[in-house]
This record gives sequence, C-alpha cells and structure tokens, in this order.
Amino acid sequence: MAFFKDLIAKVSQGLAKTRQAVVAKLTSLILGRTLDESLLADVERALLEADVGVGATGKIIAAAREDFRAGKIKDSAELLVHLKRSLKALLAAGGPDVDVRAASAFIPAPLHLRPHGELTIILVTGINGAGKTTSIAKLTKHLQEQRKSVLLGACDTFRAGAVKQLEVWGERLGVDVIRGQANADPAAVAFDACKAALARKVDVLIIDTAGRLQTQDPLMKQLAKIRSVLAKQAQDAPHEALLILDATTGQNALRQAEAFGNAAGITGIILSKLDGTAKGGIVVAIRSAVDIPVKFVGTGERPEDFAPFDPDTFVEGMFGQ
Ligand SMILES: Nc1nc2c(ncn2[C@@H]2O[C@H](COP(=O)(O)OP(=O)(O)OP(=O)(O)O)[C@@H](O)[C@H]2O)c(=O)[nH]1
Ligand SMILES: [Mg+2]
Repeated sequence: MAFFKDLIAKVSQGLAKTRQAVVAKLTSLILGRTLDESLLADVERALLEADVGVGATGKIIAAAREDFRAGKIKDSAELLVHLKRSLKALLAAGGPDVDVRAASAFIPAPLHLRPHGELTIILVTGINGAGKTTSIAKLTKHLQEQRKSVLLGACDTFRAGAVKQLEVWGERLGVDVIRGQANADPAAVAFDACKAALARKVDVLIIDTAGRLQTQDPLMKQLAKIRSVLAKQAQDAPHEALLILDATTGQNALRQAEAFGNAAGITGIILSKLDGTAKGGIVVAIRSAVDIPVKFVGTGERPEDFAPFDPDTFVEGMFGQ
C-alpha cells in the first residue's frame, strides 16, 4: 500500500503544473456551471491547451456532446466524470482507433525482462537533451529495487562529458559503466558492454546513446548498427528499445514518437520532465497517435523521481485528486 501511495504522490506532484492549469480551467470551470454548448466549447479549449491534441480532444468532446444531447449526462459533475472516463479509456488503449466509450482495461506494460539467469539488454534513445542519461539512472534504481544487477554501456561517445555524466550516476548508484576511448565507435562500445555483461552475469545491461534526430540519417544508421551488435550478443536483443520524450516539448514530442516509432523499433516510451510542464495532456496525444506504450514517467531530476505509468493515477493526478 505504501508503494502505491508513494507512486500516486509522485505522479501527482509531477503533474502539479498541468493540474494548476487544467484544474483552473477544467474542474473549477466545469463544476457549478450549467451544462450547455458553451461549457463544452470551454472544456475543448482547455484540453487543447493542456496538449491533449486535436484528435483525442475531438473524440472526448464528441462523446460528451452526444451523451449530453441524449440526456445521459445531465449536469457539470457528471460531465467531469465523463471526461475522466474518456481520458482513461484513451490512455488505456493505444493507437488512433480507440473508442473513448469502450471501458478498455489498462494492461500495464512493464519492462520485458528475460528469465532469471539470462541477460536483458535495454537500448535507450531519443533526441538531444530529452533526458536519456537521467532516465537511465532512474531505470537503474527501479531495477535495483527489484534486486536486479545492472551494468551501463556508455555508447554516447559523441558529446564530451556524456561518458562522465553516466559514470557519475554509476558511482552514485553503485553500478559499473563500460566505456570506450574518446570518439570510439559506439557500436564497438556496445560490443564490449555486452561481453562484460555476459561475463559478469549481470541481469540487465542498459545502453546510453547519443542524442539524435529521427531525420539525422548517419546517426539513425549508427543506431541500427548498435542494434545489430546487440542482436548478435543475446537472443532477441535489444529486449527493450526505449524512446525518451521530453514532455515539455509538447507537440514536438508527439512528432518524435511518430517518427522514431516507425524508424527505430521502439518498444516503449519514457516521458521525462512531466514536472516541468503544464501540458501533461501530451501523454494522451502520444498514446492516441502511436500504439507504443508509455512505460514510465519522469517527474524530477533525482533517480527516485520516476513512476510506472498508469492511466488511473495519471488522470486523477491531472484533475487533482
Ligand atoms: N525537471 C526534470 N528534469 C529532468 C528530468 N529528466 C531529465 N531532466 C533534466 O534534463 C536535462 C537533460 O537530461 P539528460 O539526461 O542529460 O538528457 P540526455 O537526453 O541524456 O541529453 P544528451 O545526452 O545531451 O542528448 C538535465 O538537466 C536533467 O537533470 C525530469 O524528469 N524532470
Ligand atoms: Mg545523455
């Protein structure tokens, strides 16, 4: 129970900015008002401002309007319940074809970890400054809490200081970092890291990579090369390819999810910096656009500012419960 309480508190804190904006515009806007077309128009605007996205907002408002006209929702309190249910439905099921009225159960998407005794390899990617390295520290702590041993591979050999940053985290968290020479081929470092992980029999190897845009062809090719090295070292590797998206970049994060999702075989998303934005609704937009699960959210700069993604906690956090 303490775990869940803690988790709700973290997500709730992380959503403080979104809540202040959304609550001011939604809960207080809705409650006490007469339910009519003008209220629906105001709600629509507030959802768009929270970056829920045009497609998802359209679905939510259309369903609310239809149920209002059919007499199924009669007042503003019922509208609030309706909105929360629609948002949860959109978050629970991925992709553009979700029916907001279908009460689809949320199937959590935990990390794909290999059975005990086998190495799991997690590849981490995303654009410059998205929060890759910090998210790796968070993921390491999360895995350590599950009694998994972790090794880190410093395959961001591109930016001066990147290796050092990972090493500082490694030291703090008590995990080793495999590094190469300055400007080493990242794929060669990935190879060494795999060999070390197998020799040391660690449970999980996490590979940090240089920030790249989905439009940077040489860097995307380099990522493909790293993947092929990993695939030769362990069956079905990488077992997770996580895309880190910076929530504060709003619609840009959405475009990255679309582009990377197609190009880089992404298996999950970590949405970082949720604490730094009033536009936490971007999770809904991402979930509605691509069928890639959001696995974790980052809610601060410390390793513990991290929580598995769950629609109920998220939506309640957004509305301030
Ligand atoms: N507030 C907040 N800051 C974060 C979060 N995640 C990362 N940051 C900060 O964002 C900045 C960039 O994070 P990094 O982890 O270095 O990002 P990166 O993707 O590895 O960056 P490059 O390696 O340069 O591409 C750092 O100052 C982090 O402390 C988060 O969830 N919340
Ligand atoms: Mg980095």
